[in-house]
Amino acid sequence: MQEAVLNVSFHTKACAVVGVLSVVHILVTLFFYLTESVGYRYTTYEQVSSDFPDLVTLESHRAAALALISQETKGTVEIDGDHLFSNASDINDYADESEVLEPCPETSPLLVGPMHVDFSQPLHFDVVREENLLLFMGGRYKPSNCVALQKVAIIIPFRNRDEHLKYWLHFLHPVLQRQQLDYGVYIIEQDGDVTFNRAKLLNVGYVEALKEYDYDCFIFSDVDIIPMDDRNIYKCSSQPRHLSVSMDKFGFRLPYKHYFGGVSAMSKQQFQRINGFPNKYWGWGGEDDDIFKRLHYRGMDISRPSGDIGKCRMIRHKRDEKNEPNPQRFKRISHTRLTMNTDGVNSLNYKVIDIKKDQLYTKITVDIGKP
Ligand code: UDH
Ligand code: MN
Repeated sequence: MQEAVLNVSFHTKACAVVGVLSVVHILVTLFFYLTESVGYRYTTYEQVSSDFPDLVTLESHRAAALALISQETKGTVEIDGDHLFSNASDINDYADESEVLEPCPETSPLLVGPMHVDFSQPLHFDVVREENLLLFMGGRYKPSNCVALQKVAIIIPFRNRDEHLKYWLHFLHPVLQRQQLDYGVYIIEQDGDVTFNRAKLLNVGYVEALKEYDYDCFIFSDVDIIPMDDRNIYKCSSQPRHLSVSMDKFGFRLPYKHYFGGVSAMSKQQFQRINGFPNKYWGWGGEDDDIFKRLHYRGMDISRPSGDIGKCRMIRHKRDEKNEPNPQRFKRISHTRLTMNTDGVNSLNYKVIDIKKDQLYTKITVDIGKP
């Protein structure tokens, strides 16, 4: 009888000890689990990649692209009759390395200054694609070794200007990369053959680009204007910026003090403050002066590079059909102060007909109605 009692009390004690040990074990495991997942585990890119050797990174995309270049591989896929290089991939498929990279320097060390620009060599789109194997699908790029200071959407109003677009892409992609920008190129193509409307297409570009990525700066550029110096940075500043300040066709001077045509840069905030651009300028002329007046009425100044750095060339061309000078432009400009409140990005309507992702650009074809 006595022995039985002793046995029971030994069992009870043993069970209690095992129970306590289990609880301690669970607590210790929980502690390590929580501190591991809550704390910042990585401070350098090397640490991340050593733990996750299979992580798909911008670096590995670039290595693959460079390997392709050295092998001179021409892997192409055909989409709607266009040859696209199959190695251009979607930028969103890549791991975001921004947490482990330093911001890019204020002035890029890659700039070369004055550049030789001429349009005498014939050019083919496929050649420009081969020059630009480091691009992501849709004409997207970001530096691989630092975080770009701005996310820039380049908006180009377009119809039937492939001849000029080839040169623009050939000259500008390398420049924008040397400027260390996180950028995307958007070609906004007016569908149909009614009168051209540059400013409305630019509004469409602003809205459509923002649907894709959190851009904070917008460059509005004619398709036929090429900068002659890469220190003319395609970036926004505290004031709206006019970039094409000394064009060959105007004898490398501003044609008039308030000229704001050609190439300009505006942050999202600056663009919103003026309600975007007017939608009602059909045909050539006036819309750039309307935009200048909008900025002026909202108390903004225009910033510009020096005449030297701001030199650029416009590819010579004839006036396009369906873009005749707009006879209404003078009357419209005289009413900007009133019309800017109701005619702009707040009244914009259009229909997207097609979105085409090329390695070199994203082309958005739109029906913007008629005059
Ligand atoms: N654009 C097109 N397609 C068109 C019309 C205009 O893509 O049919 C775009 C293109 O981006 C162009 C921009 O709108 O660069 C501005 O149009 P533009 O180049 O015709 O304007 P610009 O002031 O031309 O250069 C003035 C008429 C040229 C007359 C020249 C006579 N020597
Ligand atoms: Mn032109």
